[in-house]
Amino acid sequence: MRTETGQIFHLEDYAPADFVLERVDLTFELDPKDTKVEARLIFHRRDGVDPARPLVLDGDELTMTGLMLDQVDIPANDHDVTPQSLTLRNLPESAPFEVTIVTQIAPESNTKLMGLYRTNGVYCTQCEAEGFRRITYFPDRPDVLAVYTVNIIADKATTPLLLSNGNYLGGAGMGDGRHFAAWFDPHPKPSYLFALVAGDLGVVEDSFTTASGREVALKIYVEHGKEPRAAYAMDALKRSMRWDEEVFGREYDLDIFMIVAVSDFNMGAMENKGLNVFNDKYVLADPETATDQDYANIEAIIAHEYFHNWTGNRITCRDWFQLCLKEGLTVYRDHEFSADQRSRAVKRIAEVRHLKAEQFPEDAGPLAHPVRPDTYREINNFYTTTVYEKGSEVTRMIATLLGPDLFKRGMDLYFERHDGQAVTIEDFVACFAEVSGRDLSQFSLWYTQAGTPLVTASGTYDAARQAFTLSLEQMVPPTPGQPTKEPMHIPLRVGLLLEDGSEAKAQRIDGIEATGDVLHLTERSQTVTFTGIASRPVVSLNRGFSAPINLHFEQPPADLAHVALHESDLFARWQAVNAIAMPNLVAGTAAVAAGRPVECDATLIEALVAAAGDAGLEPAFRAQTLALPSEADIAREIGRDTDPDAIHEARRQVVAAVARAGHAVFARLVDEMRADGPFTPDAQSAGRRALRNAALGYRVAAEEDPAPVADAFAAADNMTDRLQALTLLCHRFPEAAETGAALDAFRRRFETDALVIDKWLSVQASTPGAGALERVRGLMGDGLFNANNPNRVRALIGTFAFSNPTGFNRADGEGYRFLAAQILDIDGRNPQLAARILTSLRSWRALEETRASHARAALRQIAQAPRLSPDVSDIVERILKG
Ligand code: B3K
Ligand code: ZN
Repeated sequence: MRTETGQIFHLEDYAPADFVLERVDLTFELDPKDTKVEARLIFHRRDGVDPARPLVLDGDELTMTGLMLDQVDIPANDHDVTPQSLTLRNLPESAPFEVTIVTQIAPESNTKLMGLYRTNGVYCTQCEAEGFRRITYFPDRPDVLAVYTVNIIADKATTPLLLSNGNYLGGAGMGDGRHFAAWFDPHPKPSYLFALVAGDLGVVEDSFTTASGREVALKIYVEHGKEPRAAYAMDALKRSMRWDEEVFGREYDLDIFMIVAVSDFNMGAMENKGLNVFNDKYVLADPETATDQDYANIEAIIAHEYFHNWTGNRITCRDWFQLCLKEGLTVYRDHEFSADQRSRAVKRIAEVRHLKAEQFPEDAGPLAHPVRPDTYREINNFYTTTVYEKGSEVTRMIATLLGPDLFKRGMDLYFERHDGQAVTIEDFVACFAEVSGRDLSQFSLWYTQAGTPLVTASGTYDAARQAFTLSLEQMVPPTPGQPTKEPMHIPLRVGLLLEDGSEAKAQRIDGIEATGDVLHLTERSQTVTFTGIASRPVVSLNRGFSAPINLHFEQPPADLAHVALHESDLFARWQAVNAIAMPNLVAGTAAVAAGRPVECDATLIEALVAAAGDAGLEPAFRAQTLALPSEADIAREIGRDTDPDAIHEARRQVVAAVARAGHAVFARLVDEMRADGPFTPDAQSAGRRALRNAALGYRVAAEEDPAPVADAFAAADNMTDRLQALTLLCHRFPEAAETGAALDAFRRRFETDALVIDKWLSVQASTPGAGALERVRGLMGDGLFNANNPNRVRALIGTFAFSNPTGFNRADGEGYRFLAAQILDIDGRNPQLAARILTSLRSWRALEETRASHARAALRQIAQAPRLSPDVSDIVERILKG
């Protein structure tokens, strides 16, 4: 029995399974309402396990219609069966035995999208984390690895394509209108990597020759007619395969690699062995329908799932507490891939923006948990930005601490030592400790202590001694279940810039271990002295975001401007501009609340305008610099008693001030950054579009007339520009006739393309102001909305709750009550989706009192509803308690 009973799982309770699973043979007779699954499982009892111990298999909403032991029916008194479990007694003491289990399932009515379900007429599976138990009774845990043979039988006319993991063995017609196909996966794998897809789909084919000469067939399956839109995904796949060989020395290991794009999917994609299943949003792209962000996402996710073949599949997790072992590491790998394919600095800025926007609030709120949690009720709720993004940052810090050569040796050792195993974070870290001779035990606190460390810094320069002293203090805030914390090992990259912009080279660094430009902060408080510094330096701290921390370092705007102009690390330049902007935005918010005018520091305006106009910098970087901290960033900085309306207004006024001051530069950029040829999705062209659109945004901020944006909308020849113009129209001129006309034109043009309609829904759901809720309600009644499709729900309801601070946080609480009703409705069909959207309320305690009390009431309403799923009840209870 599991979470339905409110059971809590603990890391310390881990014990290996009593029975070893040797082989799995599955036969599926597919039918939408009545699929028959026959599982033949060969087990033997693990050495030393008490012969009296029964075999207990997991199930979830299963109906069993047959059960045999070595081909003989098992008598009633030798087994117990419920929809949730199957227990077998009187099994052989040590000899292998075969259990045959027949289950009946109904893919068509599986609205949870876990296990075997139907999407657009296609059979498809999702088994991670615990979906396989919705197909058959099984030891459904990641440390049970077995070799699978899969036979699929289906109607040939409606279901011509029959796919599963591994290599294709063969298939044939069966003479009764049905046909079958057989697949064999030689690589032992856990059940969560099982996949089956069957239906009628189009295909794009290519091939890849591995470094050692293996020819791999590549296939991407999409809805008929959408094949041309899979070209970019195919290209990204081939680049990923080559990159993993070149950078990590990892080759692909089957004769075929398949990707299937489906339109109903609970997340981005899934790395099933040899048969990745993707949300079609992360496969399909062409200039007409996809933005530059879509292209970048496709490239990153294709790479991510492919990279899992080694980090996740060949080496998997011992238990689900170790999820970051595969996810954090694989995110790190896909980040590095994108950095190599695009611009490293721009990629790093985007990563840090995302980390701060998503992970920092999680770590600072009631849902905070360690990168490796030690307890859970519902594992699906731990596919979090902490496990993924902070997990990646922890891997990045290992690379920073060790340097590239030792990091590579550690990775090589990990691959060599653990290939074919299900392992733990300790196993992973031990490889790096071993190759470097470093004690990583204090560093490992990053896996076990939740909360974003706060580092406070201050510096003094002694001209007589030519010495610069940097005082550093660290504090890790309390989080649920962890009231006190130990000091962490924090790698802080630092630069000291001299007046002429060059970098000071210290003769000595005392008081801390330093390797290259990395300071190893390991104590609560440390004083670092740099000697041989000829004049007062300007400090650039946490270069490259070397540690995922909050930094408290009061630097005069002039110093930050110096960093913004001269740092060799472009990321640090961006960080400095942000550090100039933030106090302006926070002070502006206080001014709005007090009815005072918002003032904007000249240094900020100068830094932004200078970066915007600096032709020596790449356009994508300049665009990133122009994007001021978001409203959510400002709210996080303020921390408590936040008023989203005041934040919105303050930011609007700061943007308008910059827009007025930089009018000429922005006007020039809109011209200069015009495309000089047909659309291409490469990073450089995307960067020009990003800068042009950022400049256009500032132009619009200083304008009262929607006509120029309406013109930009009409003139756009690609989705990036079109969507940006539409967003500016909606957000800046929500009531203008031009905006209504543009929304109608967009809808008419793309009404048959659900993925584009998601953008149309999102733009409207994110339009600021109290009117957003009525707009969202109206759109729910639109024929193009579909409450059963996760992408549609996320685009409309998810965007409203996560990305519309003023609309969602209406002072009268209507936004929260709306969300509560939606959560309960969605939960009845798809608990995972409901739980995910509910996390939009995770920062409710930071709101000012009136809003906070409305939010609490809405959360209580959810908590008290009958028949909550374990997913939603776990989230709502933690959000209310923490
Ligand atoms: N491993 C999957 C996520 C599965 C989520 C299950 N609730 C995708 C990925 O991280 O690559
Ligand atoms: Zn992953």
